Amino acid sequence: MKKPWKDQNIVILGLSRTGVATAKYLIKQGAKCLISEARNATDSDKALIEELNALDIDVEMSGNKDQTILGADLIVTSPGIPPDSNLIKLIRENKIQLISEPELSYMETSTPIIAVTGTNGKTTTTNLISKILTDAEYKAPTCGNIGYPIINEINNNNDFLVAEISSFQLEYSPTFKPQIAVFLNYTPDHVDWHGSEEEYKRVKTNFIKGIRAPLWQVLNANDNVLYDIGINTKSDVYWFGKEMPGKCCFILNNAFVVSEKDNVTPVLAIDEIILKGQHNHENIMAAISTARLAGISIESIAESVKNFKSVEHRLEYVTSINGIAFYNDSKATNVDATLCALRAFEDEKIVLIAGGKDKGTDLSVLASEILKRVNAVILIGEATERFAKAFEEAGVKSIYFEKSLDAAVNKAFDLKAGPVVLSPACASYDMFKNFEERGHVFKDIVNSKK
Ligand code: UMA
Repeated sequence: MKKPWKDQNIVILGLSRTGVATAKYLIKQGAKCLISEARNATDSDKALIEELNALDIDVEMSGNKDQTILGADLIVTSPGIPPDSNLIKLIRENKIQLISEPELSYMETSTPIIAVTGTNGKTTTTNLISKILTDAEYKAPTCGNIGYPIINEINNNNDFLVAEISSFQLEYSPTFKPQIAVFLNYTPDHVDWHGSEEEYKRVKTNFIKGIRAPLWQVLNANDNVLYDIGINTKSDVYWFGKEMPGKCCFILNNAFVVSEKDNVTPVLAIDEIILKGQHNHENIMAAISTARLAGISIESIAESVKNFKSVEHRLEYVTSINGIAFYNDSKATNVDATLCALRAFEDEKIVLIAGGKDKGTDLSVLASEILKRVNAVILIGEATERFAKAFEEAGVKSIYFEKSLDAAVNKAFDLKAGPVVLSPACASYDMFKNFEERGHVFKDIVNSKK
């Protein structure tokens, strides 16, 4: 449904990626746009505010003022603003229409949206689906929670929009209905933000239920919550994870296979993929299922999956030098993510480079996994002392200390004790600007040794 935006007073919450992209879109549609932001302007905001003002977009900094909010015809929020904030309460009490940027994008576009959600694996799956469709010569960019608002792409003559969708975005998306919903797994997450687990579950799953259910759904058959939804839905479900009646993708004799109209067809063998780890098998099955719904041939899917190298900084294969493979998992800024990386190496023990800005979380599970799966640990950064103590107590013997990432990589070369994985289980801020910079520096160091 197209909205006549002309002269509508739209208030956009947050001078953020979402806020800026939304305002730039709506101003072109003739709306009156104001971005309202709680924080004070930084030096880097100033140029942006000038640019927005030149486009006739007003910006209010240092507070979301009540009078601004109350004067709005419609409010578009950024996903980072929680529902229990005074700001959202004020909007709801005054019954002002409040939507998310994915909801706005959905209202405004006729391009089919493939929405990828779930607790883990969203980004990898979103990228892989986009790659398969793009390799098959469709225009199908990634967008959404991946870091690039959907609204940027709605008028770009795309064939599909492959959008990663978070629960924060769904919170403010009352009618959002993608063409294909891909739901990878359900585990309680962001419970504080949503207020309770029930509320998280309601928000996260409502968009695939009842009259809102999209025409097609790709669902994990091994997930109890999604299984219950899938067997009760009127949507056409493509299951993944195990053999199910109807269409499904599962693993049989070490190969990904699809079953359609009772014909089981191999897609590719597990040992043909570059992506590491069992968690990625699920992501691959979800992507294969989605691609089948989009009409892509088995041959083309197999070729794309074979060449998919994973997302940058997520267990990303960098290169091999003298038989030693190097992986960049700089995105692993917490213990859980590093555990996933360790478990991805089922058959070989690794050399782990870890440490950075310590988050103070419990290290006992990490320590016992390291004992089982690691030949040597090289520690860097502020977390060194606490990590070393926890690992030593668990019985880990080969622990080395280095002052820089460069020295850590050199040490790993000298040790020649298995694939080298940078998976810090820590934030990067003690030594780098962010995890991306840490990953790039790691890759540069490794590549310079070739
Ligand atoms: N603010 C107010 N008033 C308030 C509270 C906050 O004005 O009362 C302001 C904040 O100061 C901030 C803005 O509102 O400037 C909120 O911005 P945002 O955090 O939503 O930032 P964006 O840059 O628009 O990023 C968002 C997503 N951020 C979050 O969900 C927290 C990005 O996901 C997403 O990539 C981007 O939109 C584009 O769609 C990030 C994320 O961490 C990567 N997502 C979570 C996750 O993956 O776990 C859900």
